[in-house]
Amino acid sequence: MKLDKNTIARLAAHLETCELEARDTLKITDEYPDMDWDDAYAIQDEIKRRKVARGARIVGLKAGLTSHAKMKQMGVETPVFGFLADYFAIPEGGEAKMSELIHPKVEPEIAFVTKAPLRGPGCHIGTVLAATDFVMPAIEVIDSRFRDFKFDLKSVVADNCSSSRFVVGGRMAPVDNLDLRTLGVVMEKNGQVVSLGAGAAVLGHPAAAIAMLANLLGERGEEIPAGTLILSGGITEAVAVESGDNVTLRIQDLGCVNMRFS
Ligand code: 0L1
Ligand code: MG
Repeated sequence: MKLDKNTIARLAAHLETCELEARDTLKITDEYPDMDWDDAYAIQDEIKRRKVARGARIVGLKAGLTSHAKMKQMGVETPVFGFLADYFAIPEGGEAKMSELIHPKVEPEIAFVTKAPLRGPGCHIGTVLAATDFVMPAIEVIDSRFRDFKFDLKSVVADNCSSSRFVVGGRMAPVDNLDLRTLGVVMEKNGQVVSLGAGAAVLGHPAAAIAMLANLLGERGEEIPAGTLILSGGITEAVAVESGDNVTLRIQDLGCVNMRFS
């Protein structure tokens, strides 16, 4: 690691304050160009610790930058992971308050809920499917704390991978009779189709994103516990939203989920 404990605590406090006060900042690698991956995840962990210390619950995990469309949009090559806090959850059909957000974008995702622990190394699509209780549609709202979404990957990881809000709903489907690669995905904003895709856009198979996450956590001596909600990553590029927008995601065989922005 290149950063000391005090610097990690200061950067975590700064990024979390930007999140809570809905204001942007410059990417942190401008000030600390030598920070490494361990520093980045240590800052993310410190943000999680701060939230838990204030009484928030961690309700899930997310994989990010898992599709070629997202990697291309962001000019990066490696997937990343973050956590979901309880207050990120918007009820199905509910409203995200624009006043609490900086410059939100929405992503169509497939959410997994596990029924058995997943421990890397060595997790693969088969292990993940065997440990999956059900999948369902999810809209992830990302809201990078970095000005104009201008960042590099380490800054993104420190910023909890732009995590902000999410909604899950539709149909809870067991995976036995589903081919997650070929599930068609349609996202609409105000009744207009804005994104089209299929599950395979996420690393060839959305379960591969969950396996990758289990393997990355395994390197840190951690696992994905049974009963964990995991967002497997945007299937298409993220779409910017504004006040008054209404977003609906339809996934073949999984139904639809909807949310709006006040
Ligand atoms: O969920 C995601 O794929 C977001 C990863 C972070 C990069 C971004 O803000 O787009
Ligand atoms: Mg996402």
